Amino acid sequence: MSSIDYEALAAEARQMFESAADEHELESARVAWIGRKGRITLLLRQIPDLPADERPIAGGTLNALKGELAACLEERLRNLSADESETGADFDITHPGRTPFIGRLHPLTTTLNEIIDVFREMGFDVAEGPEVESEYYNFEALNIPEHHPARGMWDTFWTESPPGMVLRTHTSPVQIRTMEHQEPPVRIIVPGRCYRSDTPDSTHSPVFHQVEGLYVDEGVSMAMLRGALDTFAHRLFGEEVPTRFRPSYFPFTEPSAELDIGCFQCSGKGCRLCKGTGWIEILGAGMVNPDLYGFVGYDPEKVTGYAFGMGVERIAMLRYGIDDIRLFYENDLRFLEQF
Ligand code: 2NM
Repeated sequence: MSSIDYEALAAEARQMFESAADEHELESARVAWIGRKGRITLLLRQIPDLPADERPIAGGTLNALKGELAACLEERLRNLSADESETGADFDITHPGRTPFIGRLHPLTTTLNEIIDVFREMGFDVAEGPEVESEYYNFEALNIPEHHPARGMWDTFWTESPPGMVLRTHTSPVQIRTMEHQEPPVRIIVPGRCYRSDTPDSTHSPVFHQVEGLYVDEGVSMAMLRGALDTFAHRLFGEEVPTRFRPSYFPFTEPSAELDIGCFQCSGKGCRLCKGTGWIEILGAGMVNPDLYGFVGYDPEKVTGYAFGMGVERIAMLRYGIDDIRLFYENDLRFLEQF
């Protein structure tokens, strides 16, 4: 027993663990060396038969070797399974993939796109402009001077620094800016975010979206306005829906009107949605007040124009039967996933 060459024994054992080509060979090495009847195990069991002075050396050496071989086994096992995933041996190409989460367009975006599509087909270009505006573009150039009672039509957010700017209450400033640098014919629609200092409720939001339109050229008439808006209403709410023009007031148009569609819920009989009138207001419009042409250098003797404006939220609510404007901004997937 004392003639055992521990170095040779260790080398032979290591060799067998390290060269194991797969998990089966590794398991055979484990059984052969450190299993219940393995060579190391048997040698350990014979230690009591050794002379007393040899026992500690034999025990220490054999136990150390056993520990080393166990660690060697673990490492080789890790290497073998890493090799396996590199070669794709554990990758099942027939396994169905995970369905990725795919988003969708917000109902306001869809509605806005549809509105823009209709007017683009009628020859309108899309124009955009700043959301923080001067008082001049938001009010004065639109024939709404300071102290004019019409200022009260918009609850306005004012800036503190620099003072005296406004968050635009409508997209009309963009129409003024466009006319300033472009001669007639001008035929644009202006989509964008607007701001009014309203307390939120089911029909009001301090941030909302508008689409306004402007067509200025020689010979543009109210009949052309009526026709364009009729086409729009039929495209969004169906070819069969009745429409009507009802007189109204805006400082920037004269005459002014509002466009109603027949109530699609009660077919005109009168219900809660149409407040018993049988009609639902969808937008405001009119012939551009000739006073505006003085601000942009157009000759009011030569050109006429029409303009209109609508709330995107209002159109979307009517199209989809949404009864609370706040749903658009809450990012609740239970709402958004319905569109
Ligand atoms: C509306 C109703 C009526 C309008 C007027 C103009 C401009 F700048 F050309 F004068 N832009 N939009 C207008 C006219 C807007 O919204 C209810």
